[in-house]
Amino acid sequence: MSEGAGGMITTQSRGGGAWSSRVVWAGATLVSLTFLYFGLRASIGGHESRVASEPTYELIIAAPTAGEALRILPAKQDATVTLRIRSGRAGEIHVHGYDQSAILEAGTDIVLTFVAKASGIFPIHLHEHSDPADPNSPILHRQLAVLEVKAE
Ligand SMILES: [Cu+2]
Repeated sequence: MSEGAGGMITTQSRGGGAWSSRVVWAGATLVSLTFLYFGLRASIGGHESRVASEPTYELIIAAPTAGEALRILPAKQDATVTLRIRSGRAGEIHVHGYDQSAILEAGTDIVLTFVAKASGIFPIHLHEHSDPADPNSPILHRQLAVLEVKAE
């Protein structure tokens, strides 16, 4: 047993790096994930390995949960998708690409149902003011989950 056995010490330099516009979106997503001081939790009802023909998913906007992975909600094209949203926060839920949205009031449950006509990957966001007390504050897009619609 000796100190420094192996001699495999490497030095990694992380000097800022070049931020191109290509990574801005990824960066913004990371920032919004990092800002999960409030926590977002999406739980999936049923089995993830099999996609129900008419899937229903439950999204819970809940207490802080650090480092939780983004959920992918699978669906088959032309299926009727139901999202049951339980929110402790006010805002608007928005399924981008499908332009499905609903106003959320704190402490209420809502159900959003739509036909997944287009295939692709669609972000599901909570839109809320950066300062809930200031209606003129910027609207933030908090990533809740991703709807993945596949053609059969
Ligand atoms: Cu959004």
